Amino acid sequence: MATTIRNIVILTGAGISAESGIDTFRAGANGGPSLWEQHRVEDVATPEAFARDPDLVHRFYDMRRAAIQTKRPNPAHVALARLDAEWPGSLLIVTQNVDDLHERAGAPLGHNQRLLHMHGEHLKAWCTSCDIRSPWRSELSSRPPCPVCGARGLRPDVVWFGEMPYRMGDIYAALREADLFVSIGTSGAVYPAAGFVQNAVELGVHTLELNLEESQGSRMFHETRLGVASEVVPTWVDEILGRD
Ligand code: BJW
Repeated sequence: MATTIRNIVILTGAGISAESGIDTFRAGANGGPSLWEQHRVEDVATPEAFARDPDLVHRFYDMRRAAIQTKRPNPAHVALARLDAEWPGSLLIVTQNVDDLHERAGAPLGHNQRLLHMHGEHLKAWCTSCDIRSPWRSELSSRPPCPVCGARGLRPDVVWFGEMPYRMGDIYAALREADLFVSIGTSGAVYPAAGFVQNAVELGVHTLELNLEESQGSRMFHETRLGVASEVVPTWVDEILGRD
């Protein structure tokens, strides 16, 4: 890499949480577990599916909301939290994940994280009546009232297919300023996140992929390092912080 790195954008996907025991969405080439083996994506992750069968969709998200609260961050989340605490330049961690493992890895360091959830968060509920998002840890299947307006219009605060991901303007602004784009544990199957590498390349940003296996976008990256996130991410963080 020829240029000095100051501004970094990191995209994380389900692969970074796999070793914490959270299933990824798509079975990989090695035939690993996939969250949607039990549920067809179109049955649970579209607004149409929610309108058609809200009970099924609520049960699916209730189960996952409960499960993530039993999981712990792994060394990859911890390494990124350390990078966030120590990196002197600008940094934005864009996660597609709806779990809170990045936050929990950073909590002991006690700083404001430079983190953005582009596909929403399991631990928030969005009221379709008053449009307010509230912290949420329990179930939604029984249609509890919105804590703000009392309406029974709560839905999971996640981004389904056909909906606009969150904070796209902030993400593209950070990409425009970036010197380095790093993609960690994502299959490159879902847009617009899958297109960030192309956006970065076109902007002249150096691109690095850290993943278990080659992804759909691998050929776009300047560099790809294969391995489990709990190993390749801490190694890369040590390297960029000058500790290798
Ligand atoms: C490891 C590992 C280990 C395993 N260590 N690595 C046709 C063409 C192009 C686009 C479209 C199209 N038709 C429709 C679209 C758009 C659509 C889309 O992309 N569809 C595709 C199916 C083609 N996208 C949308 O609708 C999005 N909205 C949109 O486009 O709005 C318009 C717009 C236009 C322009 C600008 C902006 C917006 C919305 C997408 C919403 C995605 N939502 C979900 C569900 C969230 C809620 C929930 O959790 O239930 O988000 S889908 C699901 O996929 C989830 C994930 O965030 C997302 C990505 O998955 P991810 O993270 O990559 O996981 P996997 O499982 O796919 O991959 C895991 C990877 O980890 C693998 O590579 C493994 O090898 C690796 N791994 N173990 C390291 N230990």
